[in-house]
Amino acid sequence: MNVTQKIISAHLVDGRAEPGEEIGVRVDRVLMQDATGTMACLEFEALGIASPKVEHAIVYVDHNILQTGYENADDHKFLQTFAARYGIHFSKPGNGICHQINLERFSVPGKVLLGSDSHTPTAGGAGMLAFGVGGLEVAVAMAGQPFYVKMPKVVGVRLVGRLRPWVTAKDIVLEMLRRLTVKGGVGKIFEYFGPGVRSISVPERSTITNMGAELGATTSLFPSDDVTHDYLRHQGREKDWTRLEPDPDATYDELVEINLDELEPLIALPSSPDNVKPVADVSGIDVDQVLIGSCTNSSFHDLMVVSRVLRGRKIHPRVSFAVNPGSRQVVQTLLESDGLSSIVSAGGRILENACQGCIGMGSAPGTDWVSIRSYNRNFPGRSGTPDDRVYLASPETCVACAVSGKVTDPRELGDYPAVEWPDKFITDDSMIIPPASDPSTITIVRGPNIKPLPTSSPLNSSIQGEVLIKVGDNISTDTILPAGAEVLPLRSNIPAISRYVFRYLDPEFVARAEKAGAGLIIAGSNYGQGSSREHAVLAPMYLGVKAVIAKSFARIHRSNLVNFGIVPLMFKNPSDYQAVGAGSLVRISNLKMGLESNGIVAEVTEDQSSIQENLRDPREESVEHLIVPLKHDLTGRETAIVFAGGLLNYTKMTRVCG
Ligand code: MIC
Ligand code: SF4
Repeated sequence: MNVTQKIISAHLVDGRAEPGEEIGVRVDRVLMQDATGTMACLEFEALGIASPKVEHAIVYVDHNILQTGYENADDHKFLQTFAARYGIHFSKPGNGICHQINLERFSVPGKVLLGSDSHTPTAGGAGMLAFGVGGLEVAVAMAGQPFYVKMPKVVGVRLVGRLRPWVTAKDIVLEMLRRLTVKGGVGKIFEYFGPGVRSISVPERSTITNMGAELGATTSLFPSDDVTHDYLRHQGREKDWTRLEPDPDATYDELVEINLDELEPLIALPSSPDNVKPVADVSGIDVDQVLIGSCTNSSFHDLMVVSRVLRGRKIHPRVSFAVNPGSRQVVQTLLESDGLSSIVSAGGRILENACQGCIGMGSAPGTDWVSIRSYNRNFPGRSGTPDDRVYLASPETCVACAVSGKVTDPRELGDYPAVEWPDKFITDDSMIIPPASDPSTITIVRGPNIKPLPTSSPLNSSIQGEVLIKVGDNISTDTILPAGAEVLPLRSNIPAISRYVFRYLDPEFVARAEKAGAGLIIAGSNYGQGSSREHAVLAPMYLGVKAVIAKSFARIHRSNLVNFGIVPLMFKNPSDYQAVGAGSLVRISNLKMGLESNGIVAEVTEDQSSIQENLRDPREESVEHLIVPLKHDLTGRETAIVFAGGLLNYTKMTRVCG
C-alpha cells in the first residue's frame, strides 16, 4: 500500500476507497482560524453539541490581525470565550499562523486532520492526511460525523536526485504548477516518495504540501521517516512519531517524476500561481516590494537563510522589504540565533507573525508596483491593490531581488549560506489556551459584529432567475468575495460582507442581484479555486444566487455550494458556455427528477417576458430561446443535502433520525 491508502484504510468508516467513490473518513483532529472560524463556531453551536467529538480541536487567530475598528477584536473575544466554553483550544493573536503552529506543535503522522482553511495540507509535510474544507464541514466533524469526500486518485510524485544550492522546495512545487497547472490536482492526492525525499526537511516538505492547494489537489503528503522523526525530536515531540512509508510494492494511480538535480530557481508571474518561468528568464525587471513569510515559507530555516544573505548587505533603496515569520517559535528561535538583527540592519521591516500581506491584511502594493513574495497565491487583487503585479518565488529568490532591486536569480548571490537548526526549537505553548475546566463558568461574548447564522431553505423543485454574471476560467474565491483589510473584519456579518461580492470584477453585481431578487452564475472551468471561505457561497446565497452553472468546479468551493444548498451544475457540452449570456433568463424545471436521472435541462432566453409569462413551448428552440443540457456529479448524499437546504439542516435531520 502507499501511505495514503494506509491512512485511509485505518480511518475508513463508509464506502470503498476506489477513485471517484464517495468515502467517509474518521477525523482525528480539527483546526480553525479566525476568518473562517467564527462561522464554523456558530455552525457548531447550531448543531447543539456540548463539546467536540475529536481528539483535538483548536482555533487560531492569525488572519484578522489589524484592529482598525472593534470588529476583529470582538471576533477574537468571541472565539476565545467560545473555545473555552466548548472544549476547543485557542491560539492567541501573536502566536502565529495556524499551519505553521499546527506543524510545529500538533502534527502527528498517520492522523487525519480537517481544517477550515485551504492550506491545511501543510501538515502533510509531517505525514498527516490533512484536508482543507469549509467551516461547516469542520463543525460537522466536531459533531462526530465522518468527513465525506470522493476518493481521489493517488498520484505518486517520485523525487530523485538532490536540490542544488539556491534551488529550494518552493521550486519543486512551482515546477509541479508549471507542469500541471492550477487545475492539475483536482480530484487527486499528491503523495511524494522516492530517494529525493530523504534530503528534504519537514518544513521544506510542508512548503510543497501547502502549495498543493494551488494545484487544486485534495491534499498532498510525504511519508513519515527519519527526517520526520528528527523534526519531531526538535519539537520535543518524539513520542508523536511513527514510521509511515509506502510498501516496497506500493502502486499509484498516476506517476510524476521530478529530477531535483535538474531544477533551477522558478518564479510565478502575475496573476496565477501556475504562470511559472525560470527566474533567469525574467531577470532584470525592476522590483518595488518584497515580502517573505506566510504559511508557505516562514520556517526558521527560510528566515535564517534570508538573514545570512542580508549580513553586511542593504535592501535596495527602491524596495519596500518586510518579513512575516510563521510563528512565535520561529521568532524566538531567530532571536536566540541572532537571525533578526541583520534583517533590521539591512533595512527590513519585521511584521507580526501572522498572515499579513498574504491576505491583504496590510502591505498592499502601490500602483503599478512589482511585488515579489514568498507566498502561495497571486490571484488578481488578492494583495489588496486592484491590478496588482504579484510574483511568487522562494525566500532565496525574494531576498536576491530585495538586495538588487531587480528580479534576480539567487545563484548570483555567491555561496549558499550554511544554516544549522539549533539542537531544539524553543517550545513554549503558553499562548495556546486550553478549554475551561468548568465550561458552565464561561459566558460567550458576542460583540455587535457577530450576526446570526444565515439560514438556507430547502431547495424548490425548479430554479428560475437571471444570469447575474458570466465569468471565465479559474475564477478564485478572492475574486468572488475579496479578502483584505476592509472586507475581512466582516466575516461574522454576512449581510455586511455580501456588499463585496465580485467587488473588483463587477462593481454593479450586488445592485443587479438585489434588483433581480434571484439568479444564477455562469462560469468556466475550475470555478471557485483557492480558499475554503464559505463566505464566497454564503454571501452570494444571501443575494439570491440559487445555482452556479460551470464547466467545472474547484473541490472545496463545490462542497461549500452543496453545503449551503446552492446547486453546482455543469454544461453537458462545454461549448454551450458560449450560448448563455449575462442577463439571460434561465429556468430549470423539475430539478429533483433531473438530479436523480442526471437529465437536467436549462431553458435559456434572452427575452425575459417569454419565460415569465410562460407563453411558449420551452422545448421549441429558437435563437432567443435555447435548451441547454446540463449535468451534475453530486452523490446521493450530496443530492439529499442540497434538497435539505444544506449540510446543517441535513445533519440535524439525520442526527434526529438516528
Ligand atoms: C487564503 O489563503 O486564501 C485564506 C485566507 O487563508 C483562506 C481562508 C479564508 O478565506 O479565510 C483559505 O486559504 O482557505
Ligand atoms: Fe494565511 Fe496566507 Fe497561509 Fe492563507 S495562505 S493561511 S492567508 S498565510
